[in-house]
Amino acid sequence: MPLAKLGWNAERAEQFAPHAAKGLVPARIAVEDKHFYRVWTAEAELTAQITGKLIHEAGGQHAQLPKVGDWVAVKRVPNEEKATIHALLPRRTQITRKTSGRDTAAQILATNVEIVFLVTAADATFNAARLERMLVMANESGARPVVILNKIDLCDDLDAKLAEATRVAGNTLVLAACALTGRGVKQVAALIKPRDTVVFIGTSGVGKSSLINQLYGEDLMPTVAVRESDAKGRHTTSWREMIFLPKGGVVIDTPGMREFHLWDAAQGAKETFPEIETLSSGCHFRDCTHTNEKACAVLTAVAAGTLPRERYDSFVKLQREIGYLREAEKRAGWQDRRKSDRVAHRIFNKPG
Ligand SMILES: Nc1nc2c(ncn2[C@@H]2O[C@H](COP(=O)(O)OP(=O)(O)OP(=O)(O)O)[C@@H](O)[C@H]2O)c(=O)[nH]1
Ligand SMILES: [Mg+2]
Ligand SMILES: [Zn+2]
Repeated sequence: MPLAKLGWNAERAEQFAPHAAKGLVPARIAVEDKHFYRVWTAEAELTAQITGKLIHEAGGQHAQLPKVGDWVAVKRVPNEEKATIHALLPRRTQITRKTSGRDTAAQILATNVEIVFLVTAADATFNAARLERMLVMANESGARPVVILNKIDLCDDLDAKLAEATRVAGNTLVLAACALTGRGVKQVAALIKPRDTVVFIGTSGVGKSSLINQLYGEDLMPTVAVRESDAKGRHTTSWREMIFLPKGGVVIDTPGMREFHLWDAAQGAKETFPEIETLSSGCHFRDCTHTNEKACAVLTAVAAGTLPRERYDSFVKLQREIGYLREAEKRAGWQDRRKSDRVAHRIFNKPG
């Protein structure tokens, strides 16, 4: 597998030069499990582990450890299908979300991707607010977001759902698809250039793996058989994984997410609500929250009907959520650091 097919280019080669000088070889993280990585080099697919030194250098910050999509510098273990990971190359893009539950440490879903496909189902589970939050996350990432409205066969008001998704998506492209029949999959495939990496994101059961199987042309990823009110025995994707498309292009499948939290999403919110960002330059106060201030251009636009009330409401809701998460982050930060320090310490000071 030539590295270029994996997305390797001149810029990365330049970043890699100091590592090459040390006799390390470039590899890309294809799978991240709790205890090991699978990486691809130009020659082989290897099981890899990070060195204690790299863990130490990360300083307990999970974001600085390798994630699926990352380029790393590895040393091969002689005569074995194994390698050690010595360094992480700078990321061009990264998709980050909050982990669910009380742990608010950043979770990186994928790195170095060109397109984020935000998959949502057009059936009764369709939720415009969730799509909006996914868009915030995608706009933060540096990659191009594209919305896929899947399962259009299970929807009898496609025009209304499409209109709703398009309203939320703003300037972002919205595609309709049916992964069962393959309808719309050609349009998805057409967006993926041979050296691109793309990732599929969305809640569990929306059809991410099914769409990837269609792109690939045969069943590759196990898919979920969704059963009402019974989640047992589902073939749900349980880890992030990279695959190659026969025509070129790398695809990352991710496990479904039940919730979307935000990671420093303020910038993303601006891009999701560009009209509010524009209006706010007309507000009297520079730090106007557009909720109860005098001479607020945003509130004036709502009152005048030039800014739809529902857009304004979702904007305010998102701002509140961002504020809440910032607080939670501050509280959790210290504890998380200590926990990771302990893990790093244990690995680094292993006896023998
Ligand atoms: N009717 C219909 N069913 C679909 C469509 N796409 C996927 N499905 C079905 O929906 C179920 C879930 O599909 P998956 O592809 O496993 O969903 P996923 O998003 O990968 O789910 P997780 O791996 O849990 O995140 C499977 O039974 C698919 O056959 C579609 O367009 N129409
Ligand atoms: Mg899946
Ligand atoms: Zn204002």
